[in-house]
Amino acid sequence: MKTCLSDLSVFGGTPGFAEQLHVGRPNIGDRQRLLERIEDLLDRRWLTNNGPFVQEFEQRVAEFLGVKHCVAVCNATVGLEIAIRALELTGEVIIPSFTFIATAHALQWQEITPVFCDIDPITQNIDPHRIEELITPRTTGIIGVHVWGRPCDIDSLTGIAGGHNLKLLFDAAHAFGCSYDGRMIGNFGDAELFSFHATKFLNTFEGGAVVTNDDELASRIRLMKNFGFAGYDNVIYIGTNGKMNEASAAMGLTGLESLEEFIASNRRNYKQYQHELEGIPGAQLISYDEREQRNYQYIVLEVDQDVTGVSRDQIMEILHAENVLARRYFYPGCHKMEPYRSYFPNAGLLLPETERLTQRVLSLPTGTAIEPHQITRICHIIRLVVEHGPQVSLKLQSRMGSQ
Ligand code: T4K
Repeated sequence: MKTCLSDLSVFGGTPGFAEQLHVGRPNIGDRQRLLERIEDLLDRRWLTNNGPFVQEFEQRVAEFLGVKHCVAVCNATVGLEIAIRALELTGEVIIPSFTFIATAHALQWQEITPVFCDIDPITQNIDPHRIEELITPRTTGIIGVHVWGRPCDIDSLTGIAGGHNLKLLFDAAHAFGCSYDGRMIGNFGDAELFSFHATKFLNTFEGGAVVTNDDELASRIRLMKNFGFAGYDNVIYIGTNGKMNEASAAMGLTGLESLEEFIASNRRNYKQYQHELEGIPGAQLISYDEREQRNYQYIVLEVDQDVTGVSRDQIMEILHAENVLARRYFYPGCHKMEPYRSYFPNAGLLLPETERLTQRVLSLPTGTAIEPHQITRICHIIRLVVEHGPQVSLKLQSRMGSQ
């Protein structure tokens, strides 16, 4: 354990970890089961195009969520693009800027303008009170994002969308296995989108799913993800190639069998971080509502520099030097990335909470690849740094000055 500042790697000590610790190490599940499934699909010589594993995966996901339709796709970004088209969104769509860039790009890619809305600083999700002022005659929809798997204020968003005749889509990339008012995420809005990217707690290598209770929308999305084919030689919609392949579905089916274990391990990690970071002034973990189902996929620390005396970026620099690759999701906010920062150079004026939060949050390593003793050491480093916050900050600045 490091006991004084000179033990920190950034000030000349040896790194706390010999190997890099990542935030998003994939959960693998039962390797033997996965390999058996891969053997099966090779024996069958059916690798993609709505194969048996994809069909089974869609059915299992729909059952798990209690939703009528699940359409598996090659990744959540393409799934989002397809859902946006299938819902016939045009003009402007209101989204939070505090999200992964894919939410904005999926719109802009189709020449729909993402209109950035500020977040509620407590929930870190789109603030329903800020939406109506952004609605114009060109607005056709709202995309809420359940950031960190903590659902948006779905009731308010549903009310606003209904009142203005807008479509409502949820980017639920983080929220597989989470619930809202006792109902699984996947059942709300016109449709919801999950990501099963390698870094998500359930992964299909790359992959995602569009889920909906709307029969007509589901069949349109199903056609659109397969070039619009409604049978051999018969294309009835514009479409793309959004299909999930069989190896991905094999991984997804295998992961689903270990889902409880993944959630338990994420929850254990979260509880340990919570316990070991407790009482550090100015450094607070986000909270998860224990009355609802949560996947505890993200361990997010919020740093208030006014209290700690050391900034989030300085803490990140120190952790990186220790080989802890903490990430500042979603810095600097979509509105400060291209092409949006060129299109809307003053967007930040309407996004004070987003701008504040993007300076404060830090995602820490978790998942089945992280050991309890590693969490203990990560927390110990954070505590050491924050307890000497102003001194650390000065030392880092003087080191910068002398370089
Ligand atoms: N909407 C939201 C709200 C999202 O958060 C995302 C994706 C999407 C939509 C779009 O979903 P997809 O189209 O991807 O299905 C990562 C993921 O690539 C991205 O899927 C995710 N959100 C985002 C929050 O995180 P990066 O740029 O941080 O990825 P990268 O390569 O830096 O990996 C993160 C960490 O995980 C690194 O420390 C390395 C480690 N890692 C990564 C991979 C791929 C591994 O250990 N093994 C691996 O195989 O975006």
